[in-house]
Amino acid sequence: MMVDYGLTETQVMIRDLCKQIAVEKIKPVRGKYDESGEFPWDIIKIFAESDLFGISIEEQYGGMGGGIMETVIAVEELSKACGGIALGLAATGLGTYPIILYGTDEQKKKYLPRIASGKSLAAFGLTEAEAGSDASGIRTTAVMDGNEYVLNGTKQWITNAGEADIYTVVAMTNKAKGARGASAFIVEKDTPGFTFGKKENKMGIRASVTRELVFQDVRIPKENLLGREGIGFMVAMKTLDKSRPGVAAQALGIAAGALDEAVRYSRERRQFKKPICSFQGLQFMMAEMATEVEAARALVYQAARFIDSGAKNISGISAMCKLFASDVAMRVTTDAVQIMGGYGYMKEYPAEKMMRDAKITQIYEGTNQIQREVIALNLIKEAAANT
Ligand code: COS
Repeated sequence: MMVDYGLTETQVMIRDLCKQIAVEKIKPVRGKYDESGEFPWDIIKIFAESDLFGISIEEQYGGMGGGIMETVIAVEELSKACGGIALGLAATGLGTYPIILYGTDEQKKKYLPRIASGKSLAAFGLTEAEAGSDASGIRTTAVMDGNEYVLNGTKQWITNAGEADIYTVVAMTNKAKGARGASAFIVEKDTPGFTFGKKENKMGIRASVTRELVFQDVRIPKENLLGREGIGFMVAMKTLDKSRPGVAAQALGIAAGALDEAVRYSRERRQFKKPICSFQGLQFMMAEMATEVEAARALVYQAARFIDSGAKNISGISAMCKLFASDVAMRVTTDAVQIMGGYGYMKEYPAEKMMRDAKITQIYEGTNQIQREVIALNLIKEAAANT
């Protein structure tokens, strides 16, 4: 069953290109990277040669000029094969949004062409050991000294850390003001005093790299401030509003990939002298899985299109699609393992990896409890505005 979502020619082209990369290049190596936890530079190079890093970057800065919808289609298709490898691309998008949203023409000219061409990966540094869900509790500081800001502090669990060249980082310029005292900066990899913590050993998405960003008297030119002082928390929130559909797409892809594996397996595996797909117990499970995957796809695509339309209040729908698709991914991958039984539990088959990869989509870029909070707050705000 292939639902027609009325994709444009460009969107179909992106989907087919990513599907080909997923099947021909990623599937054969996903197990190896999951096992070793190495960063998949060979596949990242293929993404770069295929211009995937430029999808959502404006044409005048070397990109394709697409939006969230084009990004979502690419991330979904790549994640069908491996959510971890696809994350190198999606996390670069996350690190780039602050520049797209708040960069001056000069900052965009300097950084976006490097990202669009795939020469440099990007990363986003918000989370700290004591500031996860409570993002405005960050302690990293940026103090003005002459023409420079001096950064001190440590960011935790940063995707693409160490491999990326360009980092967008949120730090406090005025601690006393709380959320209104944060500012966002661009920090380049080779800046003196900027180092990385050890590589984290993760349950899933093991082909992606997660490390600390450590700032010790890191001096960056004042020109690297994004927007103005005091709007760093808003930069972070608006960035997450744009990037959460990417997590939703990653979850959707993982779920769709797991469903495919389960259906294929159920046709091949024979028990009681019949293929196991002929048993209604499994048919009902697969029917539920397929329905949930399609519902997630419809919501993710619609959210992406709504955001691309220039709509103002996107926080709620962005949180909804991330919440829904990631919960679907967890259920569907768990059921895929169940349908495949003992084989599903073995590393020779990809289902157990998909289940491990799915889990993080309920956690990062805001836990699903935080998404519910965002959705509810918007609901209440809207109701208040309408009375
Ligand atoms: N867009 C624009 N502005 C926003 C916003 C958004 N999506 N969300 C909040 N703001 C503004 C608020 O309007 C408020 O502005 P004023 O100070 O002018 O009133 C300010 O930001 C503070 O907002 P709020 O009081 O709601 O902040 P809280 O500290 O209560 O935090 C949540 C709100 C929990 C929603 C936020 O901290 C969050 O999203 N946490 C999860 C972070 C996350 O996703 N981390 C993952 C790491 S990044 S991979």
